[in-house]
Amino acid sequence: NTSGFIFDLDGVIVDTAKYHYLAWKKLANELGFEFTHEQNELFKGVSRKKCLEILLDIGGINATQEQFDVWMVEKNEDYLRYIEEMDASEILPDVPKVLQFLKEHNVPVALGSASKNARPILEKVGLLHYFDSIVDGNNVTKAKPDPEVFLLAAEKLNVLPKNCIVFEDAVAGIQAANIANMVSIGIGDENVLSEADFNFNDFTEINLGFIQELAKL
Ligand code: B16
Ligand code: MG
Repeated sequence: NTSGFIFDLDGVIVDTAKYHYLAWKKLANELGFEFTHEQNELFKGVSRKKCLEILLDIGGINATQEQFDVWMVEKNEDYLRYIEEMDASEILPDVPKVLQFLKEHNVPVALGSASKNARPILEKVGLLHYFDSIVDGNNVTKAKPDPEVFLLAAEKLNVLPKNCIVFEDAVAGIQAANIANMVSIGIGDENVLSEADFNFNDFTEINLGFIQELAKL
């Protein structure tokens, strides 16, 4: 009856969305159009490929497969440059407090992210050692709201889906957790994440008593 905790990366553990935004904006500008913060909202939790499809749609650009692939690589190289200097100061408030508590109580913890850069980011900010398993854009083929990423994480943790708790900042991620029959916790605007089982603006609002209850400790 042990429980497992699954964390999304971007928007839950760190705010890498601002770096994704800079890289996409640079590409858009090179292609001759603007890319706004509001449009960037559509990119949260969405795979790199899907993001580029949306971006080209915004710019009204038709690309050959070859050009598409070049832009995918370019965006990622720019993104990697932006995150090069990331350190622990970029961890969102009180995230380590929760991870530390789970570690102390031997509760299995996994990452469930769409990013292919998840592992180096966790390494840079010094949180990698908290994770028993990393499931990310390199391991899955179906994007959220498909539950694949979270089901695979549960399997790797050897915990039943119904005993898993998922922290997510994207609507598609909350839907994926719900479809997987897991407890979904929305981090961010509760009006946006209204399908979540529980809502918090950030981890400063989550007390360890609540985590203890969820973990059935
Ligand atoms: P990459 P998450 C997602 O991370 C981001 O929210 C999304 O904006 C990004 O396009 C996606 O990762 C893929 O990232 O280009 O690094 O593979 O929220 O699922 O942790
Ligand atoms: Mg996210």
